[in-house]
Formats: sequence, C-alpha cells, structure tokens
Amino acid sequence: MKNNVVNVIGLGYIGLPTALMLAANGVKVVGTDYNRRLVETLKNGKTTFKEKGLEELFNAAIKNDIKFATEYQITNTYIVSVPTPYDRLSKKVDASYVVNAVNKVLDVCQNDTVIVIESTISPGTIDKYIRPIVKDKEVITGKKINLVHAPERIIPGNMVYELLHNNRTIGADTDSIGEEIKKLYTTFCQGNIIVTNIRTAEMTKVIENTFRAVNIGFANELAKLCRYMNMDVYEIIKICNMHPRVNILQPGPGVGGHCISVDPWFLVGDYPALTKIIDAAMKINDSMPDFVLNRIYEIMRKTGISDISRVGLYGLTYKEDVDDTRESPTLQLLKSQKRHLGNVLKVYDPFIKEDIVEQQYHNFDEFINDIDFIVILVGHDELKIHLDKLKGKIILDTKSICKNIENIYYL
Ligand code: SAJ
Repeated sequence: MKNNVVNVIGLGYIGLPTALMLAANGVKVVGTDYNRRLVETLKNGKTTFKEKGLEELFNAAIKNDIKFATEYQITNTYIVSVPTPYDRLSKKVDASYVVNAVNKVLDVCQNDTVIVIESTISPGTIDKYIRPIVKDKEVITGKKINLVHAPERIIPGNMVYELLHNNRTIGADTDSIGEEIKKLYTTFCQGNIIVTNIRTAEMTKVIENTFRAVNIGFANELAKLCRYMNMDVYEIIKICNMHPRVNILQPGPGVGGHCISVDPWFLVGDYPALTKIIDAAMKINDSMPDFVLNRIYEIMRKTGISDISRVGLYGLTYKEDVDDTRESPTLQLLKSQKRHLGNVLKVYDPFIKEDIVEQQYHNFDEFINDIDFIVILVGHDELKIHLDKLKGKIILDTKSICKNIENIYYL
C-alpha cells in the first residue's frame, strides 16, 4: 500500500475482526465507529462481543498499536463494514449506512484513494447508490477515488479461523486496483483470492447466502412434510445423505442471523418475477417459529400440560454458541405468541446476560426447576453437556440434539 494507515469503518461483527486481523499482521490500522461507547470499550482494552480466538487477536493487534476512534481518518485506504438491513415491506436493500459512510470518507480522503466495501449489498448497489456520489466528488475535488467490493464470508462462531483460511472474492474496476487490494488481504488471508469485477463480487456474495437459505428452506419443508406424514425427518435426511450426491441440511426452528435470513430478500425485492424458489424458501424459513408454536400447543394437549407458565424456551441467540440475537427464531416466536395474545413463555440463554425479553432467566437450574416442558431452540454446548438435567421433563427438541431420552418430541 502506498500509504500507511488503513481506516476500517464500522467495528461490528465483521469490521472489528477484520481490523484486528490486519493490525495483528503488521498493517497500520485505525478502526472507526460512530458509537462512542463501543470505541471507549475497545480503547479500554475490552472486546465488544464474544468469539473464539477474538481476545488473542485483540491482544496481538493492541501490541501492534491498533487505534480506535469515532473520527474518520485522513488516509487513502478505507474498508467499510457497516450494516445493510433490508426494508421489510419492499424487501430491498437499505444502503443508507454504506452511503453515509462513503460520504464521510469522501469528505476526508486523500487523492488516489481506494474505498473497499465489505458490507453485503445487493447486486448493482455500488453502481446505483455509491458510484454516483463518488463521481460527483471526483468532479468537485479532482480527487481520484477507486471503488472495490470485497464481501466478507466468515461464519459467526468460527470467525477468526475463517478470516485466515477462507477463499475470498475481490471486485474492482481495474486489475491493478484489484491486485493492490488483494495484496492487502494477503497480509493475513491464506485462502485463494479471486479478483473479478464489482457486480460479480456483489452477486456471488448474495448467491452464497441464498444457496444456504434455499437448502435450509428445503430441509424445513421436509420437516413439515414428515410431521404431516408422521415420519422421522432426521432418519430420512440421514439416509438420503448417504447418497454420494445428496447433502440435505438440518431443519430447525427458523433462520436467524444477519445474513441468511436477510440477503436473499435483496434478490426477491429487486427481481420478484425471477426468484420464485428463493421467495418460497424464505417464506418457509420465516414460517418455522409459528410451526414450533403449533408444535408446543399440540404437545401440551397430548401430554396434559395446561399451564403455559410451566413451559420454557431454551436459547435466545440465532444459533449455537454465539451471543448474537439478530433475527433470532426465539425472538420471532415470542413476537408471534404475543401477537396471538398468548402469555409470554419463560426463556433462558447462557450467552445473554442482560434482560432482553420478559420472564428471562439467568440461571439454568432455576429455569429448569420452574418448568415441566422445555423447548430446545438453540443447541448450545452448555445444554449438550447437561442433558441429564432434563430428566423427567417433556422436551421439544427442534435441533435434534437429544437422543435416547424419555418424553422427547421433535419438529
Ligand atoms: N440453520 C439451519 N439449518 C442448518 C444450518 C443453519 O436451520 O442446517 C440456521 C441456523 O440455526 C441459523 C441460520 O440458519 O439460525 C444461519 O446460520 P448459519 O450458521 O448457516 O450461517 P450464518 O448466518 O451464521 O453465516 C452465514 C455464512 N454463509 C454461508 O454459509 C453461505 C457465512 O459464511 C457468511 O459470512 C455469513 O452468513 C454472512 O455474513 O453473510
């Protein structure tokens, strides 16, 4: 890199590990976030979320003098990693955070700057929303600005390992800029780095998550079909997956997280007539929390449990062993229950220390003591280790982690 400092904008689940990884590998980094509290926490030597290997990476980055700030830095290389939500009605991407960040970068950046967008965006977002503001600024200031899209691919729960080992895609307007940014990522990335154009990079990222969403949707549809036919979906999937070309994913209580439950909607929002399979799969995934609510009701009737206050949900995060509750199936289920004027169910999650829902427990034993019927929505390791504590309870196991236990029901 011609200049010294890389300014990483947005220090969330992706921006923070990326900034730390670059710094730990010898790149001069300033991480910027508009959230003062978050920046203060980092400056005080504390990480802002839990993730395997993050603490060690943080210490290595601090040793190499990483800085954190709320201000955008005057430099020539920026990595933008801010949220890209979607509009729930139109299903289209909401690029306003990215646009704001790029605008602020344009105010301070030097001539011959590269702005790398890591945030997931729908195909065409850079041409539609980012390029026009960059072009305007180039005309007004005479600065040359280069845009790059380098979508992140890391999975929460294994982020640090995947940052190091996953292959990556870099979309750029010219080979030389693509290669320059490839060199930057090569400071830590041991996977293959493909350089392509920006639209292709945008499309591949969304398609990767759509592939997974559609396949989870298929597994969830099988769960519903097998429930209706009174068959064991897990045995069926296990046998089918012994075929050399079949690899069905696992059904579950719904799909959460900020990616798989969101990104495919970008395509449906922009091209509704051409995305029928994606649309159907997303709707099936979104219907799973209600399907679980129905199962709870069915099982209560079958087992004679009439007191809803003796029913408890295990797990609030969107998947196992992370502390992230974004789009979590449990939160979707509680919302739906409330909409149907139901009494709120008891809830416990070892990863969530603050009260974020009503009737939330912070002690597993107390939670277990206060319920007769446990609904497993997340397969945290904590539960897998203590399955013996579920003895005597009615169990609805939506993650298929309990085997050979009495009174067990599945999806
Ligand atoms: N899930 C199922 N059944 C399965 C697998 C997952 O119901 O067989 C559920 C999970 O419980 C969870 C949701 O799907 O609620 C998503 O979890 P995940 O582990 O499949 O994926 P994410 O959202 O944590 O991370 C994904 C990854 N993308 C792909 O696997 C294609 C990750 O590599 C991306 O970086 C990330 O999205 C992202 O940021 O785009």
